[in-house]
Amino acid sequence: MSTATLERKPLTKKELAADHPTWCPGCGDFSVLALYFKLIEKRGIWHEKITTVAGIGCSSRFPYFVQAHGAHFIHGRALPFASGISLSRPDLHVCVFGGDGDAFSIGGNHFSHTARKNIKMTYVVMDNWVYGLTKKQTSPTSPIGFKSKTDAWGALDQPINPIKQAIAAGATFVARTTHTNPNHVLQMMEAAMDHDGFSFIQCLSECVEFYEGAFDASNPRKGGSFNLVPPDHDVTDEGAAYKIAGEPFPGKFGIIYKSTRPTKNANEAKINSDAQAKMKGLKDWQILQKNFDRLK
Ligand SMILES: Cc1ncc(C[n+]2csc(CCOP(=O)(O)OP(=O)(O)O)c2C)c(N)n1
Ligand code: SF4
Ligand SMILES: [Mg+2]
Repeated sequence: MSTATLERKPLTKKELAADHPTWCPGCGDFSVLALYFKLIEKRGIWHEKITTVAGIGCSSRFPYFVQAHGAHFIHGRALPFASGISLSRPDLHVCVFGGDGDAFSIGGNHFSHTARKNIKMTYVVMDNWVYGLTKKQTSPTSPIGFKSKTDAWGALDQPINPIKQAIAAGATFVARTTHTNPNHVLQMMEAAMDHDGFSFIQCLSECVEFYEGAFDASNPRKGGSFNLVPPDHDVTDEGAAYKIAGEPFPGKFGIIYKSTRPTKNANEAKINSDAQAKMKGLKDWQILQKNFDRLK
């Protein structure tokens, strides 16, 4: 057989699309999914080279709708699960999707630790400022005054700022986008995928059922304004990044912070190769066994 016949064509959206998404008509999550397909198609990534992980929530239903390896895991626990995949399979693109509740409430601790460990993966939080799946509770990003089933008189608590939190925790790529600007979402996803480390994207994604109009002020089609991070912003300047992150809504969109630091993947790989060199000929599990034996 010639090499030409063996060549595989890039996957098409049709081949990538699995079950019909069960989101409400008009939900912002549809556009994020469509752009993920576009990303895989554009980059010519095979099914077996990408893995899509999520926790629980409307947004976290994401992996069901992608015809590739992935997991719909436990609420708030997508990141530790994805960390295991990333550290054991460096050949895979690990992409994690989820909601604001999943990421910053129940999964808040995992968010900080995955960021500080700089584990290679892309984490897209589809932030709708509400718990959608469980039908309108206050989320960690809901603004003060938001009326929900848990705050009938309006939310009282200061919302978290995902961008500031990501930078403070040690994320090495931090970006902000919105589902109403597809080209920008794709651009951010591509840049995140190219980053060697923990890349985090806050993607505003409207819940038309329980928080309609939340992001109108960022949508020029609804009279709002979509402003990019200024081209002269130094993405490596943490102070400048905080300043941008602290701007009132709708703020700025784009890559806000980026830095270079060894990944846990690289650090662990070095420990492994050093150990292998010392214990030549032994398999990984035999080296591990020797370590266990030493502890006896
Ligand atoms: C351990 C655990 N606690 C609570 C729940 C209930 N629960 C499921 S999804 C969810 C919040 C979803 O909100 P978010 O992560 O913002 O996703 P969205 O539905 O808005 O996309 C909650 C509280 C659960 N499934 N498991
Ligand atoms: S409830 Fe909201 S977040 Fe969930 S699918 Fe419907 S519109 Fe989307
Ligand atoms: Mg949500």
